[in-house]
Amino acid sequence: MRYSNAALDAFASVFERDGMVLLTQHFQKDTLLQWRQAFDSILEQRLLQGETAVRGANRHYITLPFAGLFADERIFCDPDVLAIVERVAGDDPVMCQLATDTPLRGSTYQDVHRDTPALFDGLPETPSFQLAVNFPLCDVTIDNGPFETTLGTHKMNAEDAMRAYVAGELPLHAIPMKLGDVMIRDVRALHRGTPNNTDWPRPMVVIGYSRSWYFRPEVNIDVPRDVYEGLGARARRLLRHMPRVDATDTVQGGESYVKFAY
Ligand SMILES: O=C(O)CCC(=O)C(=O)O
Repeated sequence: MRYSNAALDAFASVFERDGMVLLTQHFQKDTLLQWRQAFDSILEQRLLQGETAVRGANRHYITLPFAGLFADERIFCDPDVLAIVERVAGDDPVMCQLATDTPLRGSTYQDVHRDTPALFDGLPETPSFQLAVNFPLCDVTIDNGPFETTLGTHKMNAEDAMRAYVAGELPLHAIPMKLGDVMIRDVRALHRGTPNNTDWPRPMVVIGYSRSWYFRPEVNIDVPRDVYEGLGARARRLLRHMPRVDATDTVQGGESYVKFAY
């Protein structure tokens, strides 16, 4: 662990207030550069085959294969990240998503949105139940499409939050990130993707963690049996509800989130 209990408590408090928290320089850059190299060929192949989920002009959502270097427990079982996830979304969470969002040149501003509706209609102030852990595979600058988010809207009624945003009462904050930085966020916060004005793709990995009892049918991770067998106890526990599959190349079209966006 890199952080003390007191520091993790402090991160959790920031998360509760803002709906997000940033851990700077947390993941190893050389690991992420290897991910980047592997991702670049996946991106090229998927673009050629037209097998991405389009999330706006020149903006692609791509599921990563849970195999090889992407099935890395140092990343998805990171003890500091999980300690914060557990503080805000309860013990024994599940991991349900491993994917990427990549704006390319020609991408545009997304409409401001949330990634999931409230758990109960009319009771938006519930504790967190669905988190995204995001980390980029490059530096994210003002030029290449920084994630923009409002702060503190994750527990607001969706209509109230949107009204306040439209009235100019809720500023959007661009979140520049360095390779190695990690953002943990509640997907209910109002946010949007912004244009990438460079020639270099800006891949942002998203790992989804849910409260122990929460099931999201729109996402899943196909876990090859041989990969599963090689994982430690914590990793297996996180993936307990994910389908086990025989082949490692079953990703294409396997996840309904590719056809789905809130
Ligand atoms: O990639 C980003 O910066 C944001 C993407 C996003 O919010 C979405 O596609 O739902």
